[in-house]
Parts: sequence; C-alpha cells; structure tokens
Amino acid sequence: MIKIWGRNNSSNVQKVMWVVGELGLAHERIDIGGAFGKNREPDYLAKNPNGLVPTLEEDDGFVLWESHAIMCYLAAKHRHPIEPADPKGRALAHQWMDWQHTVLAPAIFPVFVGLVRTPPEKRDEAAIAAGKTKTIEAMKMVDAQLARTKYMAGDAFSYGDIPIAIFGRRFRDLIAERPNYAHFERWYAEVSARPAFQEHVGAIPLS
Ligand SMILES: N[C@@H](CCC(=O)N[C@@H](CS)C(=O)NCC(=O)O)C(=O)O
Repeated sequence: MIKIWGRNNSSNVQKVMWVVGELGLAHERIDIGGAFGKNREPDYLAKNPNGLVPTLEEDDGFVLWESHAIMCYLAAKHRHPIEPADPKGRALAHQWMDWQHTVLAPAIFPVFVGLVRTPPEKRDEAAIAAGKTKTIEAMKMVDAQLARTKYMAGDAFSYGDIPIAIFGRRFRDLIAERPNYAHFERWYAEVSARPAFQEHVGAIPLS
C-alpha cells in the first residue's frame, strides 16, 4: 500500500490526495508537518531532504517528493485519463501546474497567512491588500482560459485542473471582493462537485 506523508490541511498534500481519490488507490496518509511536526527529524529528512510535505513512499522503497511530480507519477503508473494522452494536452496541464506554483501560490500566500494564520491585531494589511490584487489579476488568466476551454488543459478534466481548483477554493474563501469570473465559477462548480475534491479538499477547513 502506498504511504503519503503529510498533514491533510496542506494544499500540496491535498493535490496528491485528490489524485489518490480519483484513482481509488489503497493508501495510508501519515500526519506530519505543521502542528504535527516531525518533518525536520532525520528519518523524514532521509526521505525528503527539504523537510516539506508531501512525500510518497511505495512498498518497494521508491520515494518521491514534489506534489506535482507525485501526481503525474501516480496517474502515469496507473494509466489514468487524468493524465492527458496527447502530448500537447499533457504539456498544457503541466504549464498550469507550474504556473500555480510560480505565480498563483506566491500571489495568494500573504492573503492566506494574513487572514488564516495571523490574529487581526498583528496582520500586515498592506501585504494582504497587495496579495489580493495580485491574486485577482492571476485568476483573470484562469477565467480567460476557461472562456476558451471546458477545463484548464482542454476538453477533459485532467491533473492540470487540480492545483488551480485547490487555489481557486482559497481565492473564493479569502477574497470576498473578487470580480465575478463567470467562466471560472462555471468550472469550479463542476470540479468541486467531484467526490475526491469534497473528501480531500472541501471537507477540510483552511488552517
Ligand atoms: N514544491 C513543494 C512544496 C511543498 C511545501 O511547501 N509544503 C508545505 C506545506 S503546503 C510544507 O511542508 N510546510 C512545512 C510544514 O508543513 O511543516 C511541493 O509541491 O510538494
């Protein structure tokens, strides 16, 4: 049985768990990181030298870190259609996954930390406001993509939708003053109705 090391309130763990749910894989998830700690201990650093979550561990000793690499590996190993068969569709899914890590996550990070993890009297309101502006700009690109295609990487749901939906949830929950991005909302209503989203993302409060 595969092991997923990582607390279930981590966005990067949630990406992997959503894939595990889509594929219906038998698994054990072990709480580590955040309030659970133990991710800087030698045993864990031997698996993942970053000391971050998630990490995948298989019965034969194969270990993999980086959430997107784990998602792609599991989908490829099980030949599951959430990995687009067409090289162009696959590349577009990877494009949006990279973009989530390099553009969308840094934009919303100060908003998340400020509103979810910082008491009101200690908040950096300017950093929160700047983060909201950057996130609204970034999500405009998502809305524009979804005006052209049904899903982020084309006509079918793929692993490229997963990081964007997990951060789309944060966008909706944390930025009340967002514009109405109708194409994003149409897509979000559909992908967030998937049982694997509901179990591994929607049911877990932001913390
Ligand atoms: N690029 C890495 C980032 C991993 C990462 O930053 N994980 C965060 C949680 S989302 C973490 O481990 N934080 C420290 C902790 O949980 O103690 C990935 O996608 O797996």
